Amino acid sequence: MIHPSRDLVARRLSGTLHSLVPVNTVHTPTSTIFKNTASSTLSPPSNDLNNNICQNSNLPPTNGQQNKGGSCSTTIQGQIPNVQNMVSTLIISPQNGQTIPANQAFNVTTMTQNLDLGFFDNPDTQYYLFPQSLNAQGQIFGHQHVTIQQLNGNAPPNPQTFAFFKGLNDPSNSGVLSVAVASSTGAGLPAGNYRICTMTGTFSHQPVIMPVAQRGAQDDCIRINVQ
Ligand SMILES: [Cu+2]
Repeated sequence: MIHPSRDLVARRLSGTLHSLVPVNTVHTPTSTIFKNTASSTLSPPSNDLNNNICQNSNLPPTNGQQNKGGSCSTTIQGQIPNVQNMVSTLIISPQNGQTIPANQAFNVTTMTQNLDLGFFDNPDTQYYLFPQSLNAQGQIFGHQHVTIQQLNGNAPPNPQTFAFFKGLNDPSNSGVLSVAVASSTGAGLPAGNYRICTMTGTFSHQPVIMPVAQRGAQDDCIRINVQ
């Protein structure tokens, strides 16, 4: 991950990091795992509420690096906001369905609600290490990302292939953040159909965790045509 202005925002985070991390709590296993009968031949997901899953896993422990071979994390989910503080994002530029000129500079601008922007830890040594944490107003400490992929008909794009990616680490009181798009071939994008998505993250980079299942999405995706 490329995260610009790391020093600026790391300074904003320093001193508050330890108070952000809530005390680990002990869970009492009480729930039942429900599984779809159609997939009954598969082994059920873990119903272990005591965080022993990694002791019974062949995966290496999550260690703060971005492990391409996978890993097993014992980081708790942490503080979860109330429904008034659920994250909501809109890509406000370009417009969904817009046609833009190939190989010409343009910005992607996002507006994110209920996220205390500008907080991130070191993505090379502290990735997924800390639980989701809330500010005094009950909003998640975090940052935004923009990812752009070329589309080919109805085939889901390969997540390992992207035309552009950027972490948006700056603070923003309005929730608005902007980034100039450039690809390996220079400014803008080569001709093609593209999907632009946000990926809202906590300060430790995991996807934000919301209090209820039935809600609006925390992220936005649009499609544009470059020609
Ligand atoms: Cu990130």
